[in-house]
Amino acid sequence: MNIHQPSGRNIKTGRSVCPHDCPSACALEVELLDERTIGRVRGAKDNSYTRGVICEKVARYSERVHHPERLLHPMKRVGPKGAGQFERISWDEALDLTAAAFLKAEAEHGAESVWPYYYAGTMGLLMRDGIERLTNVKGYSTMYGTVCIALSWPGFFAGTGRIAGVDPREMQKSDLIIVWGGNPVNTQVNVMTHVGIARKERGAKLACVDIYETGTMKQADIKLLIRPGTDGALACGVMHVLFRDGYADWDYLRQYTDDPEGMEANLAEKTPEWAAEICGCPASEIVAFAELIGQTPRSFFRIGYGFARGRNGAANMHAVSCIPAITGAWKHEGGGALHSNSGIYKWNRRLLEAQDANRRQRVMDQARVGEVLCGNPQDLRGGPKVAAMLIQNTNPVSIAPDQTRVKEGFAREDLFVCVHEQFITDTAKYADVLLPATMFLEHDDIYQGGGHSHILWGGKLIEPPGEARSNDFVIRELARRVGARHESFERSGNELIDDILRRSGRKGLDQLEEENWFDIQPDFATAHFLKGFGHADGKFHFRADWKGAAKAMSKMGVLGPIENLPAWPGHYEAHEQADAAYPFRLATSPARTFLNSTFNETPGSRAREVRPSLLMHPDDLAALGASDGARLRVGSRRGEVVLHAKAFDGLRRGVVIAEGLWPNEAHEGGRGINTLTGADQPAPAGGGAYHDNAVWVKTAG
Ligand SMILES: Nc1nc2c(c(=O)[nH]1)N[C@H]1C(S)=C(S)[C@@H](COP(=O)(O)OP(=O)(O)OC[C@H]3O[C@@H](n4cnc5c(=O)[nH]c(N)nc54)[C@H](O)[C@@H]3O)O[C@H]1N2
Ligand SMILES: Nc1nc2c(c(=O)[nH]1)N[C@H]1C(S)=C(S)[C@@H](COP(=O)(O)OP(=O)(O)OC[C@H]3O[C@@H](n4cnc5c(=O)[nH]c(N)nc54)[C@H](O)[C@@H]3O)O[C@H]1N2
Ligand code: SF4
Ligand SMILES: [Mo]
Repeated sequence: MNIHQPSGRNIKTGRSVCPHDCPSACALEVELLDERTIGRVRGAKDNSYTRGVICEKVARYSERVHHPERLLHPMKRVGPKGAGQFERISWDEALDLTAAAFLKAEAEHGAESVWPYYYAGTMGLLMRDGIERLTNVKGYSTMYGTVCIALSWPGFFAGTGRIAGVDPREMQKSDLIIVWGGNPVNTQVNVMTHVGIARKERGAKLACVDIYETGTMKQADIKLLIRPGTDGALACGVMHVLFRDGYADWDYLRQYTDDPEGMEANLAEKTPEWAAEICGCPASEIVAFAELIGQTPRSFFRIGYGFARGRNGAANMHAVSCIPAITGAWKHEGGGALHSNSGIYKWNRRLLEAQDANRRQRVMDQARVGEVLCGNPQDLRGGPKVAAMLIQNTNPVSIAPDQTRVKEGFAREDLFVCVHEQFITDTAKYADVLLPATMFLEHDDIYQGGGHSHILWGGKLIEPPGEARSNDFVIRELARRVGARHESFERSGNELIDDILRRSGRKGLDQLEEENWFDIQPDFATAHFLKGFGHADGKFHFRADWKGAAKAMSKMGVLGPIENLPAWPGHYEAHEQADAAYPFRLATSPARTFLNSTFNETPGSRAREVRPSLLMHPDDLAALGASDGARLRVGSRRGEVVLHAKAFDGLRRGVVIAEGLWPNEAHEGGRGINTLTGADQPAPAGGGAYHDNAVWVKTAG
């Protein structure tokens, strides 16, 4: 345990890491009131990325750890599926029931009828990914995690050939920071810390591209409010000006890019006027934005996930990532781009995931969980129906697209579901067996920062409440009961952590515990791609090889209508178009004090977010004959939900925003926001098109 007692105060503090699915992975200091109780949580001042700043929801984490509704005991279902009626049982009974169901499924339908399903509710390498040991050793079906990254990563990879970029701390040395399609004020507050330093010390400017006036855009000097799904057009309009007005760095282009002449020709007709027509912001603003980029060598593109959550998201991501390659911003300190640094870690997961035991089992698309469970043959990929599941760190009945189908699937009487959770979530309500899980302060794990460059240690600081047990415990106990044997089950959790560190060429766990974190930031030339980009030819690719990107990024290879994806950046019209029947465009953006479906149970967050709402332009509201606070019905091709109107003039007419994932029951009829979103697989590799919805809006009286 890593605990110290700061001088002059009587409260012990422990060091930890925020485990949630956020690129910041903040280094934390946690007040320890006694062996079971925490006080305040703060950001570590001595971590050069966190710099003492964390978001409000984690600062009041005591609300979540000590929440009266935490799951404390194993339970089994006694009511209908989805009703959430359970009775308490012992751990042994719960594990025996689960193991028996898995063995039965295997005997009747083969091992691939068992589908362990997990995601990033915790980002700890052991607790999140350790489930793969059971999957691989038993030959169960595996999952391709598409909901978050499957659109943006292939888009970024298509250009750079690597999911990595410039050290985010270099933003402090930038003169222009462009936050494109992300909202760090809500989603990773530390970006704003580094932006703040650049503004204070260098007078740097902040630009923001979004579809509504977010907290981030409110702080920006340059605001580009565009129509949803039109980032490719805006990027092309900008790049047209860069070539036309002499801002293209031809020496850089010739050395570092695949086909600059081809790119210039591709952009010839994509004038600012053409772009303005599509994205809705005036050509003069596009020209001014391009000139600023052209005149500012130290331009840092902080590229978010949000704008890629559409059916044309991968193409738009690629288009945006092309901009710094035209000006050569990559050459300069404080210049270039960062989308995610996940590609720098290069873990060797052989033991932690028992990868040597993998026998190329069936892989199924996480986002298609509804179709998989409903038995869609294409999604089952020629294999058996799914008869049993173990779910850890994810809440698909809330977060997965096309919720109606997801619920239909989980309601199947012949499906056995074991959910390991901290709360009775929307998914937990469908469990046959429900197991209580520890929180990060109650177990050991290591974490990596997707938006920076640290590997961090989060050791156990307090005792778990009730009978809560860790994911690692559950995997081992199930493995034993279903006869899974592998050397990884002979090693303790911390031995597996030590193994993955050393096997990946890092110092071991003892050293990590002592240092709290390792900063593995690649050197300047590597991070800025000055030794070449990640593709075999070392070049940045203006002409995207979508098949290659899908192959590199996707466990299922190409998904979706890849033949339609244009190789050159442009405006790829694959997103849902508003029309007479569905006249509005809806994005379901993250709420500041929820994190996906997490924190929607804490009183502080619920009070701030108030209720499931729809941000709508006052003129659009007036046209409906409605006003602020009105009950609205909102419908897409997938289904219908009820939301309360919030008049908001920081968006274009015709665009509506629903922030946050409320528990389904907070909505009328229990129909959560993902009732509206679609699970069709966008090209080139699938993914959650959460912000790409054509909808109608009507008053509900
Ligand atoms: N409408 C809409 N839907 C979205 C999005 C959107 O923008 N709009 N965003 C999408 C994105 S980007 C993502 S990544 C997904 C996220 O979807 P999820 O990964 O499902 O969401 P989380 O809320 O982060 O985590 C899920 C659960 O993990 C549990 N958990 C946390 N730690 C542990 C642990 O140690 N053990 C166990 N057993 N459980 C644990 C939490 O209690 C929580 O209920 O949602 C997607 N869904
Ligand atoms: N508070 C909080 N923090 C979070 C999360 C959360 O739910 N709440 N989720 C976490 C997770 S899992 C992830 S992946 C990250 C995601 O964090 P971000 O990278 O910030 O991505 P999103 O939040 O999905 O969307 C960011 C912005 O993109 C905008 N957007 C939507 N469509 C378009 C478009 O077509 N063009 C443009 N330019 N913008 C568009 C949205 O309105 C939103 O403001 O955040 C993490 N952090
Ligand atoms: S949710 Fe993100 S910003 Fe908040 S403490 Fe965790 S890592 Fe930091
Ligand atoms: Mo995500």
